[in-house]
Amino acid sequence: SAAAASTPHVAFIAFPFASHPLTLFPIARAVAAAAPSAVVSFLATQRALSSLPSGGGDTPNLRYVAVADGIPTDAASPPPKDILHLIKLFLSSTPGNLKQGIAAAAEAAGGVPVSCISSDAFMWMSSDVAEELAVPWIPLRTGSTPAFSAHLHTDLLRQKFGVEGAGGCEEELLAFIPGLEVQRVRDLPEGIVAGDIDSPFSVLSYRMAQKIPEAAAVGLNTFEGLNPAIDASLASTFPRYLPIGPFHFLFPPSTVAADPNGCLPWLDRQAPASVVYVSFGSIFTPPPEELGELAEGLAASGAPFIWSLKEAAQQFLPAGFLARTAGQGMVVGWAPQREVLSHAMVGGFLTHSGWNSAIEGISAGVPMLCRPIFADQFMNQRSMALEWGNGTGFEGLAMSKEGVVRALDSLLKGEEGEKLRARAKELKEAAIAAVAPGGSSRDNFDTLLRLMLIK
Ligand code: U2F
Repeated sequence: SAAAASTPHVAFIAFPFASHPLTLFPIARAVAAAAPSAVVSFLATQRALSSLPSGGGDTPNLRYVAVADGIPTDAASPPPKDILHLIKLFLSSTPGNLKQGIAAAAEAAGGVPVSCISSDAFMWMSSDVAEELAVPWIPLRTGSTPAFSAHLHTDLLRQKFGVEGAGGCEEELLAFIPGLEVQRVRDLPEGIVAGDIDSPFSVLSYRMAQKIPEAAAVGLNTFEGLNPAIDASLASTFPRYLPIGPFHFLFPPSTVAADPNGCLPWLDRQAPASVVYVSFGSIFTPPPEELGELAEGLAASGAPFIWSLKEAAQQFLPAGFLARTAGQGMVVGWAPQREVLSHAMVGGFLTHSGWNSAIEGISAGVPMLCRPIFADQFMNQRSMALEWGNGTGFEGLAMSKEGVVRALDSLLKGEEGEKLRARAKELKEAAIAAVAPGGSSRDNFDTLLRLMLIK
């Protein structure tokens, strides 16, 4: 019908693992809310969809569409639990499952054809699907901006340093890439010049970098001013380089976050800026010995703490730790992280420095103590320590009992902590200003929205 033909239909395609769908989701909601007469579909595996908030009444034009996860259904053995295995199965069923999903989205919308595909930038093959339909592809970068720039310069980096580990050059600064002046070769995500360059993440990132120039626009979970040199350089390469973050500020949830472990009422009973919140993200956990050191360090520091630690990893805590520290802090399988970080009693964030955590720490104005583990996390820590001034790390990277005590003392009670906290507060103000009316992220979002709704 004429109505169906003229109605914009934006299909979001998530990378359906770890924190990625949850990072992308606020953008889909913000688009649906800003364009109530448009159709918005959110494509992910059933498993990923079930981890998202159930359909809110505030965006009735937003619909979930399940895509196949590639797990064989006829196999006698149970589905794999290992995330890398699941990622490989999923990727091997693209782009067919995505094309089916796009068709299903149109059908579910009463025949309104998809007119724009916006995907997690990792999902580079979405560009082929978009090309086949002759609709624009608008990737959204959910991970770190410095690492994004590094991925875009992969060929240059490999020319200079090879792919065998850059032996002898690990300390060299990446000063030849605008905005990466503080980064060393050794801080690069694995799979660029070192590590397995055939791993799924390395290949995804490489293909992403090759496809990005074909995009109608690129949206990023950052805000102008955080990495000015990267912004300037990428904006001159890509005419539609649009920092629109913090993503979660663009569409704040209308419901109160679930707090099954009672973190927020517990925080209410603490002293201002006295608590350290500890989390290493949704994928990896530090090795058991190091968890033991951290636990002993937390106990010895006396600092009140909330430690989000996956239930499966809690068995590695030292014997008696939970009983010994029951009056001091809490270990929980999950915490409402954003709300915890924004709570006035939280004075520091011990983090793996995943990008979402980094952005959430910035948004909450909390100084960070970093224990990077893999991927973009080393670069994120370098940015905090040497560029933004809102974070620091451990000497020698890994956590020891004494290292934890020293670092927490300095973060929560020392002069260094005060300096970091002052910078963290400035960054928070900048993040809030960016998404406020007239702010750069809000303006960039409006541009992105216009591009998405063109029919
Ligand atoms: C990968 O990061 P992760 O998913 O491991 O970590 P984050 O990017 O920091 O995202 C974790 C999210 O989970 C939330 C938290 C973040 O939004 O608020 N969360 C929570 O709400 N409650 C909890 O108890 C624990 C976590 C990768 F490892 C990183 O290197 C990348 O930067 C990142 C983005 O691509 O993906």
